[in-house]
Amino acid sequence: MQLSELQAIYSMPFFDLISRARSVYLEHWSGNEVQLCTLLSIKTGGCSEDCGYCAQSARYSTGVKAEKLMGTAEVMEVAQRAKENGSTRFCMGAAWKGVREGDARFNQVLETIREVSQLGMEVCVTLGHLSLSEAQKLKEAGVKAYNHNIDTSPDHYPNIVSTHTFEDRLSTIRSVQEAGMDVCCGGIIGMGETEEDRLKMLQVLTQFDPLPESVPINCLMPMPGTPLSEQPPVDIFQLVRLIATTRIAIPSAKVRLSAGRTRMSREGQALAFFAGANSIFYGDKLLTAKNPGTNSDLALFEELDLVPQKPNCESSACSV
Ligand code: SAM
Ligand code: DTB
Ligand code: SF4
Repeated sequence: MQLSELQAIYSMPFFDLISRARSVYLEHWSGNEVQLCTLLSIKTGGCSEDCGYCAQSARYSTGVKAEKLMGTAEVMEVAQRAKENGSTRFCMGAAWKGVREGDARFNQVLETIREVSQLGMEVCVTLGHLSLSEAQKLKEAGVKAYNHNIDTSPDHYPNIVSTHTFEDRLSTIRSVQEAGMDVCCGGIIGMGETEEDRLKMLQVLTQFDPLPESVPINCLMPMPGTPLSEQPPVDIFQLVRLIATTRIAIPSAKVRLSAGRTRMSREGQALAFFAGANSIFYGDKLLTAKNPGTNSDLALFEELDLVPQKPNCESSACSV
């Protein structure tokens, strides 16, 4: 889509915008289902990259300790619990620049994926940079979706990260697409960018072929010790406008109301769901940061008459 088209949608009168987003949502999705996705950091901290928002970068004193890669059995316990709690997607994240074929740790991750995919949840991983051969190995092991965010506009990206480029992110996304995995790609708002930068980020997503299967929209969680620790919170109406514009621009995507819900009111989240958000991270922890607990999310769902989305997987183990 053209930037001018996205700008025209984004700047519609607020109620017209969210009403239109709601109609688009109802044309493509059934009822009031919201997908529950559980996150697990399988390799925390000590990352070589300098992403200015991230508590896991080794370059900043954030208090996050570098840990070893979790073993398969340990991951399986968490995955089993996530399934019991009603999650239909399980996303494993690693604080790495990327993975290399043949590396013992990559082989261990493949083994973990093979086990977790037996549980019947959609398996997602976010492991940093990939080339085609690694992407193919992940797909073979059972990965449905690969999360790799472009995070912000191409113009603003160099203000946030210097150890890799926006083009590097796109190259990984191309490998994921070629290997036949779904692309989960979105970004973070609240990193000092303009509203136009946010739309430029969305414009890049609308040009993906195939389109992203899900679009996580994170609000920056300012991490002590990082260069972005003092950023002010995102305005809720700007967030809702961006969610609505994303829903209209990419109707087929799951739009995930991602990091930052701990600072959002119930009313703010309700507006975000009305505007087309239909997925959340579920469970009291994201990767290193806090997330609302399952009890408060279940209460919110009850009050808003939302229900967890049914799983969408081909596996015969898919029983949720
Ligand atoms: N290392 C891999 C990578 O960079 O793609 C995977 C893990 S990385 C932590 C995954 C995503 O989490 C980032 O791209 C970013 O969008 C999001 N994220 C990280 N820290 C965040 C923060 N403090 N606030 C909001 N989102 C954050
Ligand atoms: C995404 O877009 N958001 C998630 C997931 N993909 C991997 C991560 C949010 C991380 C929030 C900060 C933290 O927990 O350290
Ligand atoms: Fe490393 Fe990913 Fe954090 Fe960047 S976002 S520092 S690549 S873990």
